[in-house]
Amino acid sequence: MPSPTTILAALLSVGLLATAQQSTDAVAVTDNLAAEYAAKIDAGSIQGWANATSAAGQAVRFTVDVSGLPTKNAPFTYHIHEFPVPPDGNCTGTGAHLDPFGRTQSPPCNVTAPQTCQVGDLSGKHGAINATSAHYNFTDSYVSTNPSNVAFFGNLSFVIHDSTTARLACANFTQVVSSPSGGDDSSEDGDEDTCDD
Ligand SMILES: *[C@@H]1O[C@H](CO)[C@@H](O)[C@H](O)[C@H]1NC(C)=O
Ligand SMILES: *[C@@H]1O[C@H](CO)[C@@H](O)[C@H](O)[C@H]1NC(C)=O
Ligand SMILES: *[C@@H]1O[C@H](CO)[C@@H](O)[C@H](O)[C@H]1NC(C)=O
Ligand SMILES: *[C@@H]1O[C@H](CO)[C@@H](O)[C@H](O)[C@H]1NC(C)=O
Ligand SMILES: *[C@@H]1O[C@H](CO)[C@@H](O)[C@H](O)[C@H]1NC(C)=O
Ligand SMILES: *[C@@H]1O[C@H](CO)[C@@H](O)[C@H](O)[C@H]1NC(C)=O
Ligand SMILES: *[C@@H]1O[C@H](CO)[C@@H](O)[C@H](O)[C@H]1NC(C)=O
Ligand SMILES: [Cu+2]
Repeated sequence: MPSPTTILAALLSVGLLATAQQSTDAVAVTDNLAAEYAAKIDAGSIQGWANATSAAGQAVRFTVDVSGLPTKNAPFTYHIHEFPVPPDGNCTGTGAHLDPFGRTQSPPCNVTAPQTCQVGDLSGKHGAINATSAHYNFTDSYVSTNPSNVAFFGNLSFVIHDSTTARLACANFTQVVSSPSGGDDSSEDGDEDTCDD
């Protein structure tokens, strides 16, 4: 019967080997298209946008504008998840984080070495939300607006969690296509809350 210490040492070395094999740094993206995506956050009191814009060959600039977060269980993390939101809106269906390099969630993202973080771990790289609202702008060099890049997020989703990891809100990114005439044909009617869970 091996001693508990021996078993622990064996488990640790297997774990370290596994980590070393699957942990690959994210590749800085250089092939972005000129594109704009917007995710409309609409989950009861939690309202806002997570918008992402890139110029050709430039890193993606995010504008995260969210309000109505709860007064408990901060900080709130936010990520790009690996699947879109299912038609029924159940955030569980968005799966895990966008992680094309197989880094997994552990250890936590090191904010000073963003290439070592999961591509989809936006709050790990750019800061979680500690308040009931936020207006964050940041640029991320590891997500892509090019569908041929493994870090493409244009058909995925934006998810906000609380400190218990519960999923408070989720939204699909959809491409914003500017009209060739230059006219802004956005139509805004009175909003109604459609989802209260
Ligand atoms: C996000 O994009 C949508 C769609 O273009 C726009 O209506 C909204 O004002 C934008 N919000 C922010 C905070 O940029
Ligand atoms: C999100 O996008 C997917 C794929 O286009 C679609 O099937 C789904 O209905 C959308 N979810 C919501 C809540 O609109
Ligand atoms: C959402 O999906 C998960 C996993 O399929 C399920 O356990 C949960 O009950 C669903 N939530 C709602 C509100 O339907
Ligand atoms: C985080 O990354 C920095 C820069 O590479 C490094 O100096 C530091 O040791 C890292 N911290 C941890 C906890 O890995
Ligand atoms: C949010 O709080 C965490 C600790 O809970 C802190 O490390 C972080 O700097 C805070 N972020 C902001 C934007 O204040
Ligand atoms: C973030 O970007 C938006 C759109 O470009 C701008 O209107 C807003 O003033 C910026 N906010 C901050 C805090 O820089
Ligand atoms: C998103 O689009 C990319 C490029 O077309 C594709 O490879 C990927 O499978 C799609 N992801 C999902 C979840 O549909
Ligand atoms: Cu998440």
